[in-house]
Amino acid sequence: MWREQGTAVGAPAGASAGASATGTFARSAPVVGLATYPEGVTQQTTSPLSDPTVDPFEIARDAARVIAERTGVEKHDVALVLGSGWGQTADLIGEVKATIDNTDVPGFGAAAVAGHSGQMRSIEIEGSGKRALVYGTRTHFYEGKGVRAVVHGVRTAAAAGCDTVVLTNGCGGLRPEWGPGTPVLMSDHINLTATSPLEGATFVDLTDLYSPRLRDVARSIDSSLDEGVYAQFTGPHYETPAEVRMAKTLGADLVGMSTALEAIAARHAGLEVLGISLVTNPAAGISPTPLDHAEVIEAGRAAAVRCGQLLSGIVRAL
Ligand code: 8IG
Repeated sequence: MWREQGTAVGAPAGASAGASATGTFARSAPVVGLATYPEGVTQQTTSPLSDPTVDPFEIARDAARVIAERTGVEKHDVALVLGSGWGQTADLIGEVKATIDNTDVPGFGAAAVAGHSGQMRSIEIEGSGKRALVYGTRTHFYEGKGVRAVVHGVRTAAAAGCDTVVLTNGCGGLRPEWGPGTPVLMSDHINLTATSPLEGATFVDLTDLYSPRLRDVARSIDSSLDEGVYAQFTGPHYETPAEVRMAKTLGADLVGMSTALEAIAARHAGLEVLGISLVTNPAAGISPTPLDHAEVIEAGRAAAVRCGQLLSGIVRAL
C-alpha cells in the first residue's frame, strides 16, 4: 500500500507563512508523511520540527540532552554523517559506546533510504579518546519533511558540543577518471535546491565553507584524494544527461541530493565542515549505462575499506 499524503500541521489558525510584522519568518508548515514511499521503507512521524512556531534550535538542544543521557557523556567532539555507500565505514573509527534509535531522539525519524541505518552511535575514537557522534542516515530534502528536518542532525551535533562535522555522501561523478568507489573531497558546492536552511535575515559567509585545513588533514591521510565542486539537486530522481551537462557548465564536478544545505547550517552553527563524496556512479550521460541504486550500494561495499580507513585516519588526526 502506498501512503496517503499527510496533512500539514502546526500552523495556528489564521497564521500565514512569510515575513511577519515583527520580522520573524514562519515557514509554511511542511507536510508530514510521504506519498512516494512504499510501506515499510519509511514511517510517518509527527516531528516537532514541522511546527513553524517552534524554535528548531530548541529541539536540537532537547535532542542533545537525550544523546548526553543515553551515551553517558556530556559532550561529543566530532559528528559524522554517513551517506550512501558510507554505512559500514564507521566500524574502523573506534569502539562503539552507545547505539541510539533515531526515533528515541527529538526531531529525528527512521531511515528512509535502503542501505541506511536509522540509528546514531557514540564512538570513542581510538588514540585520542575523543567522542564521535555518528549518524547512520540523514533526512533528505526530497522526503518533504522541510529544511529544518534536513539540517537537524548538524544542529544537534553543535548542541552536543561538536566543533567539527564530517559530511559524507554518495554521488554521481562528472569526471570520467573518477570510477565508482572513488572518494573525492568537496571543495565547494552549488546549491540547486532553491532554498536555505536559514530563516530570516541570517547572512552567513560561505567563503571556505569546506575547511581548507580539514581538506589538508584528509590529504595527509590519503595524498591521492582529488577535490571537486558538488551540486545539490533536489532529487529523488537522478538528473537527465542535459542537466548533468548544465551542472558541468555551472562548474560542478559531482552531483547529489544532500550535503549542501547541511553544510550551510553547520557553518551557521559554528562547526568546521569537511565534505567527502563517494563517487558511486558516473552521472547520467557520462557513462552509457543507466543509473541504479543497487550499483550505488555495491560501490559503497567495494570502497568500504578505503573509505573507512580514510575516515578513521581523519578523526584521529583532528
Ligand atoms: I549515490 O548520479 C548518487 N546520488 N543527484 N545524481 C544525484 N544523486 C546521486 C547520484 C547521481 N548518485
